[in-house]
Amino acid sequence: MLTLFHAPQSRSSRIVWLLEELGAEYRIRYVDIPRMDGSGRADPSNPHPDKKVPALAHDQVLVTESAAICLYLTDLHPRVGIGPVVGDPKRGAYLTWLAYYAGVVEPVAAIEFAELGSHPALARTFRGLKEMNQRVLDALESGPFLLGGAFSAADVLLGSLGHFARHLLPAGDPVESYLAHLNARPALARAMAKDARP
Ligand SMILES: N[C@@H](CCC(=O)N[C@@H](CS)C(=O)NCC(=O)O)C(=O)O
Repeated sequence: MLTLFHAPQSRSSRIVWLLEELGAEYRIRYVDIPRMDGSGRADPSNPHPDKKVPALAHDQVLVTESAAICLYLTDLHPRVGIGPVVGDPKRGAYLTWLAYYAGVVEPVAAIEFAELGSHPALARTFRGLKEMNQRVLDALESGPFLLGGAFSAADVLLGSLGHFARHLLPAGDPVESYLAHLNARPALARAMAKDARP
């Protein structure tokens, strides 16, 4: 059994979306988290070592970090075809986008959000918003998805950035039509309907 530890309108919302895309059998455990507006608190019932979301429990296995959860879940549901498996020529690009999202996109977004400006150490490690945006544009050039013709869990990650910080992605097309494509997915509508405490 898959259990998602979830707080509405947070980074775990994208995992609800992914679980819906996969047609997975899962249950949601709603947990509280401290919010930017000062509401909420760390929830003792959350198994995440930092009391964050998302956290995924699969029987006795705990997986944290959105990108790791994406890979774990698509590997668990290979026949759905939204996470290229070992041996698929798209596997390398898939792993690259998952790791690039976690290792570059999110830090760059946080640096922008916190208005930290530029610093040689940050640029050397992450480059910056300009380079990140160019990577997105280059990938979408042969789109409509990050991996080309087929939707994948990498699109769930980047699409979720579009949901909470559209201004950090390039304005206009192709990103605009990419996000419109993603927003039209029935699994996203189902996930949004569940993205609240019942
Ligand atoms: N790198 C983590 C980030 C998780 C994260 O920062 N989650 C936020 C919600 S959007 C959280 O749980 N914050 C609670 C806290 O800071 O205590 C991931 O992608 O899974």
